Amino acid sequence: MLIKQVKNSDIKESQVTDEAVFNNRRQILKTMGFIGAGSLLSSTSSHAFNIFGSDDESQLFKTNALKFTQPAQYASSEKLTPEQKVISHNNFYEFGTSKSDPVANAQNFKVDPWSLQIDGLVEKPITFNYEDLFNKFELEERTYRLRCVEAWSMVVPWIGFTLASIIKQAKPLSSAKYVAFETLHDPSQMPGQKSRFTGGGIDYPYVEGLRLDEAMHPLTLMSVGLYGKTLPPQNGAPIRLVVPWKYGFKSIKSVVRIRLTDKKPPTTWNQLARNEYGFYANVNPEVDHPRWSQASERRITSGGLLTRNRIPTLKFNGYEEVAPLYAGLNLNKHY
Ligand SMILES: Nc1nc2c(c(=O)[nH]1)N[C@H]1C(S)=C(S)[C@@H](COP(=O)(O)O)O[C@H]1N2
Ligand SMILES: [Mo]
Repeated sequence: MLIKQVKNSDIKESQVTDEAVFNNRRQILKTMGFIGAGSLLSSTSSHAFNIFGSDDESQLFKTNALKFTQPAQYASSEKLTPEQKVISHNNFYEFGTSKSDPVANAQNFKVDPWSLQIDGLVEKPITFNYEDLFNKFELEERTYRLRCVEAWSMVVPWIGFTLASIIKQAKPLSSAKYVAFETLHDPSQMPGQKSRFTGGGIDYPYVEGLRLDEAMHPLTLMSVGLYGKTLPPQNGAPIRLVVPWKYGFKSIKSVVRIRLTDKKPPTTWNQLARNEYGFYANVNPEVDHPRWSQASERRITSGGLLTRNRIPTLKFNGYEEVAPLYAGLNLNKHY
């Protein structure tokens, strides 16, 4: 099991490292030449690294520092993927299909006002506004591995709260068996939604789904931040799902609706290619993608993006505590 109890002394050490990263981020970015030598303002602009040649930080989406707890259970002894990479190597087809498109096209994305609706087979439908996302639940930091189906992976310090805490507030009816998620549909802001060509052939809005017991699992997170701050748009601001034992495409971004249902909901990548992407999409080194092996992955760390850093892929991405959810299920068939 890879999420291990971290000894107190270990935590202190990793916190020192984390703090150094948080506090010196702008300094580090400057050193790397990504931002100009302006004053270190207190308000942060998280995409200050500037891969487009402009020093003008006012062009960049503003993120805010968050208050959160750091449960030792969800700390990690693994090396974090540097923030600069987490926020610049993204899959978010609504903003374009290349890894660098989201950071380039999403900086003016409007996240406030926002509306997240929880409805369907519940006793108490709820609508959260932007402030609610940060005030209704206690925020905690959880460092999870993120394993993309394309066989690269990262280690990300997310901030958020469990999906279970939302679902419990809405009081699911006993007929609810699945949870369906939907991303914002707004072609005026999301260029990928304007045509099949720019959006990678996806029929928008992007939709995802989980079985209710998967949704209620304590590892399943609704994330509103990373690296100490609110999410930048390219990572799914203002709120996205994070299911660490499943391939990254399940972790749907910029969610506007969570609907409880009695039927297995359609999911975007399964609709696009059902023989390549299943509903479950549990990380599994024993079940290859029809076009490539899933036995290993390229871990994105502090080296250049092309650095060879192959590591074996772990079943359920190392989160073996979820195995009982799939007892008796043939994981080769239900990929
Ligand atoms: N709405 C939406 N959600 C999405 C995607 C997308 O294209 N649109 N891409 C998915 C994929 S394939 C991955 S690997 C993760 C990437 O999350 P990150 O960019 O924060 O690392 O987001 C997932 N969520
Ligand atoms: Mo992915």
